[in-house]
Amino acid sequence: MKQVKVVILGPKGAGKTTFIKSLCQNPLSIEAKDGSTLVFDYDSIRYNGLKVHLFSTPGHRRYKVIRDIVAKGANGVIFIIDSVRGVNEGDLELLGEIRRKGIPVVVCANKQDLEGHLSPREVEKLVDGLPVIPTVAKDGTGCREALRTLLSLVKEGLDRVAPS
Ligand SMILES: Nc1nc2c(ncn2[C@@H]2O[C@H](COP(=O)(O)OP(=O)(O)OP(=O)(O)O)[C@@H](O)[C@H]2O)c(=O)[nH]1
Ligand SMILES: [Mg+2]
Repeated sequence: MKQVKVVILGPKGAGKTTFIKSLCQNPLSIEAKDGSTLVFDYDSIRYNGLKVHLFSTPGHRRYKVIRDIVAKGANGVIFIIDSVRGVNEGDLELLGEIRRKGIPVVVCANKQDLEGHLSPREVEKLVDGLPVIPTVAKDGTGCREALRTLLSLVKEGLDRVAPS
């Protein structure tokens, strides 16, 4: 079975841990007392003949070194943003880096349940046309769709490299 590494990136508090918990009941989580991620959340699922290893990362800038280690070798990235806060320069830089490496990425415009959120369309403009899926990670809305969209992009790449 083909193994795929999916990494969930994005700013602090955007909903990365909540996202992975909506897909996997009981991921391994290494977090601080306040619930912020220190190292990662991890679980694996099977999807369409793939074994998908899901890692979320710490969003806090202080843990950038850890984030980079966890993200190494990703086949695809889910980038979660808080749709009320939008994106900052650091987020755009990181997205640019991922794009330059040619790693497929899907952006989740999360927290669509909160008042004053940016629409998926507005988020799409901010992230320069990357695929954007509206999500409410808190109740799981859109999370499977985001993963499905990413895995179809990842699978295209895998099939190109090694047709099966
Ligand atoms: N209203 C609302 N709250 C959400 C949603 N997703 C996550 N949250 C809340 O946002 C807060 C932060 O969520 P986390 O999943 O811990 O965020 P994170 O990105 O893992 O944060 P770090 O690990 O610190 O980088 C928690 O209180 C969640 O319950 C959502 O879709 N809607
Ligand atoms: Mg977290």
